[in-house]
Amino acid sequence: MKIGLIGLPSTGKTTLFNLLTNMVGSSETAAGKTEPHVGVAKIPDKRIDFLANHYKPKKITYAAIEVIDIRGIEPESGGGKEKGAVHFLEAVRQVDALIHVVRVFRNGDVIHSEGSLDPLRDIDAVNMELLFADLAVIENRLKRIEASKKMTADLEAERAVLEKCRKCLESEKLIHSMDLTDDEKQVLKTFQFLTERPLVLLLNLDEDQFRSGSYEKKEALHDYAGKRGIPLLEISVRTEYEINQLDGDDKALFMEDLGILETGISRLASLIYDYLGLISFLTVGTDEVRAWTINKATTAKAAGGKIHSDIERGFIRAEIHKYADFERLGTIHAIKEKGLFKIEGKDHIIEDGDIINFRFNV
Ligand SMILES: Nc1nc2c(ncn2[C@@H]2O[C@H](COP(=O)(O)OP(=O)(O)O)[C@@H](O)[C@H]2O)c(=O)[nH]1
Ligand SMILES: [Mg+2]
Repeated sequence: MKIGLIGLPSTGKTTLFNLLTNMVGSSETAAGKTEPHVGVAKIPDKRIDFLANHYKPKKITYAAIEVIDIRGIEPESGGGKEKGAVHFLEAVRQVDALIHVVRVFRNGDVIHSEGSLDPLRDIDAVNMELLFADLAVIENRLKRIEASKKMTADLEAERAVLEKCRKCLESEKLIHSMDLTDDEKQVLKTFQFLTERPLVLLLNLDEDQFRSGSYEKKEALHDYAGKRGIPLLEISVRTEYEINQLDGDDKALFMEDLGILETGISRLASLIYDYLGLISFLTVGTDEVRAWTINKATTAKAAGGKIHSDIERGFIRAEIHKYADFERLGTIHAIKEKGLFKIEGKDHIIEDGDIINFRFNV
């Protein structure tokens, strides 16, 4: 899975990227360059820590999200004519979800690209950029459909959906927020609309704002997100980045002092998993303890395919116990005694935290 970080200049995207991917020191490219930065964020998972402690495996593998620091948004350029904007739009098309980093932090040393602090205006500016790009695509396509000599039923259906999307965008709503049928979604697939991407707003607070839990226009921002069904997360990115550079003991101390119960990446990851309908299953052993990411409602057979196509092809059965039971009871033996060790067939639906051993034959 790939997530893209977007936002106006100097809102904290690269700091967040470095925090998520554990990069030390920023490696910003020179001004004007627009290539996105790519890295991998390891998703913290207490279950993996617990299981690794038990099995002492040679290898521990956490679930991971690919993160892309997408630069080059130019709200003024409109319609994506400039090179930077084209790069930006192309990069956005390649991700599964977007995190819009919004500056709420006050810091006189960092110049605000719009001259003043106004998170709502900034959110709108970025949304508009995405929205106009989609509108341009829609209008182009509608023109071509209207110019076509034969109006087939397929074209008619396409026209109807596009008109619907145009209305939505013209009322400044994102396509993601529309109620569409599966057929309609299918029609839209080829267009890869930017505003169809799931979007999370990340309000980047300064340390004082984070501590006190209050900042200007807080209510208005929560209102805005709530009305549009956009998830919103409050993180002090730089503070967490700085804490993350510390050693274990100091880290825990500072986190406690700031009232950070869960790190930003943990909160961000669970939010994205929820939002995109993702869960994890786990595999254990003395070789490797590992988390695997799947969609909700994945069958045992398909989950096996996530590990290796041979497992899916030669699937016999899945032996499953729940992580929560293992944490509580401590041994497989105890789990079996309580009848909590299950043998399941290919159509069994996997749940979050299932520890699975696949039996297969190829
Ligand atoms: N005070 C404060 N400054 C921040 C915070 N996050 C980022 N900055 C500063 O803002 C500037 C721009 O950050 P950067 O991550 O490069 O922003 P980008 O242009 O969006 O990639 C840097 O000087 C950061 O140190 C924050 O949470 N609080
Ligand atoms: Mg940057």
